[in-house]
Amino acid sequence: MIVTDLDGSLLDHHTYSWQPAQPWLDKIVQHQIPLVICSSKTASEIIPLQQQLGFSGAPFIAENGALVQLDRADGENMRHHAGKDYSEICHCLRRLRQQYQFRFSGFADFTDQEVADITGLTVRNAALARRREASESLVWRDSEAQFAAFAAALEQEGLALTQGGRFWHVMASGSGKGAALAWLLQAYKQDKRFSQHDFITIGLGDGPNDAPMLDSVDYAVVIKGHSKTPVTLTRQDQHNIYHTSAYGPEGWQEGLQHFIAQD
Ligand code: 2M8
Ligand code: MG
Ligand code: MG
Repeated sequence: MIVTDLDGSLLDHHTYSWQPAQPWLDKIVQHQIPLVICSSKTASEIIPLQQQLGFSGAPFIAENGALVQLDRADGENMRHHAGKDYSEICHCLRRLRQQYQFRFSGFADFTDQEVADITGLTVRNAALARRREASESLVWRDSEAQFAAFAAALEQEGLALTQGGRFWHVMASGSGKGAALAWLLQAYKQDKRFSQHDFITIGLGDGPNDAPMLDSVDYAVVIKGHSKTPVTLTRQDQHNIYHTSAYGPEGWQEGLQHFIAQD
């Protein structure tokens, strides 16, 4: 099973193109290898992307693990949600901002056009990125000391922060890409279609938010990224970790090439 981040990994950080990875995507489809998207993106962004990539209906992890969607044998999709919904998170953020005078801007404060300007997404795709269900993406505009106070205040509220390529993401404590993947794999084991399989997992990601996922897969590909914060893994098995020399989708295919023997 391939578990992959999107932005800065399968998709180029600036253009959102996956073109250099296309030959590998074709092979993955051909060999029927499950590909699980594990992203900060919303379900509204991921579902059309899955269609374009040729993985319609596959299970995915959205909003940094705050939302997991499974495909079920009966054709019904099943969603697992981290416990705090978007309106609750935004309400709490507004309250903390008033109380402590924190300076930050979240996707709820931005227009579609502003999100497009910051990210390079089209306005239409920026609107899909703003359809959040279980996490908020924000730009921090205050001091480091205030940031520490913000993190502590969030913790008190049962919320946690994780860092993507451009934004900080706020979601329920205890959620994250690693916890979501563990939940998804557990659900797979209980599904009679897959219970016979013992999946070998390869994870690919470029950001600090990918670390918990990269720590929990069998083989980890750390894709060279644009974030100033390094991706710090806690696992010690260095031979199962590969750091790419290329960015984005070039790095993605470089990582798969490293771990998967070609036919
Ligand atoms: C946000 O996610 C990326 C992931 O690394 C980031 O933090 O930079 C999300 O808001 C996502 O929904 C959006 O599509 C993406 C656009 O770059 O930014
Ligand atoms: Mg990324
Ligand atoms: Mg991501």
